Amino acid sequence: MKQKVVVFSQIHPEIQNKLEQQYNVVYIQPKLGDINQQIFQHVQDADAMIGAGRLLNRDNLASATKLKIISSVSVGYDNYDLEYLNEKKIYLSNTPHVLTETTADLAFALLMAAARKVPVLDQWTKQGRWQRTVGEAQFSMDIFGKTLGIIGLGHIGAAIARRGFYGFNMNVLYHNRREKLELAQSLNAEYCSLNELLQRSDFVVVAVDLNADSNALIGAEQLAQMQSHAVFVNISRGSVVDEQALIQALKNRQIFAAGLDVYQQEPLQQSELFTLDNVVTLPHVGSATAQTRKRMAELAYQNLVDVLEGRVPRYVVNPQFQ
Ligand code: 8YV
Repeated sequence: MKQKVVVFSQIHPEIQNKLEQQYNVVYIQPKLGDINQQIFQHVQDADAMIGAGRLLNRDNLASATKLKIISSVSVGYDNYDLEYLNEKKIYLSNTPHVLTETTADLAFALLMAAARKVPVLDQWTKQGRWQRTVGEAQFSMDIFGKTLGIIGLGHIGAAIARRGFYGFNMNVLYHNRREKLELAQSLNAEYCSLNELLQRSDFVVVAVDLNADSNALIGAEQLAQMQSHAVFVNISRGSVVDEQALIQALKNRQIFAAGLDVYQQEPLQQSELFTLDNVVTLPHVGSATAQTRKRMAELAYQNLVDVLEGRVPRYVVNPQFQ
């Protein structure tokens, strides 16, 4: 009898086909009603789950009797109850590295778009308002040679730092739970406290994992440390930043602009952020290129197959209980 796999979000069609050839596949579909009820129902006799972007915890997984792995098509795994998975000896795997450069590209796209007012000036031009040589109202911020502060020097943070240092001759500062001397040396990056980074940086980019230390890391007090010409970029998780405090800082022109790819509530369909001309808002597209999402799905598929065939997957988040 074929093993059962629950697919809980959209995944690449080629991977869907491969799963359907090997396993009994069930899809969680929003159009069929309550997602948690569907998960609770289908996970009861499932051997594996694959997908991303859904909260999986001791409530909606409680009916699982033989679940062996949750293969996440993501690098972040803050939406999974790791303590419960460990209790139940359920593997959690993820897809790091394949999305690093794509996500770093997006971070820099947000940094540049916010600094140079790209969305606002694009609309201004398209509305036919360019009637003479631009003036101060259209001026924006230089990037080349400025100071880039990276909060979270993980793989993605380091890739962003490389873009700043090698591509834009930027002076790189970083704050991290621990210093990364060798990596920092290769980037000529200087470790400093969070407050010092916020005070000295022309561009602040948040690239941390969401965990107990980084939750609500950036609030009104931290934003008040930033310079009025500074740009704030968040490509980590929305919960790292107090969104209301950021809105106030933007409304009060405490900072020049912000570029956001993540939010406290996602999808974000209504927000005061949408009324502001000094914030660029993207819909969590850090890794969202066709090539990268396919590579992530391939990696997640392999992690799942490994466990269902009795092997330890390459990218296990919780190997300790095995
Ligand atoms: C995922 C991400 O696509 O990998 C991550 O952690 O944030 C994105 O690449 C997203 O998590 C899917 O919801």
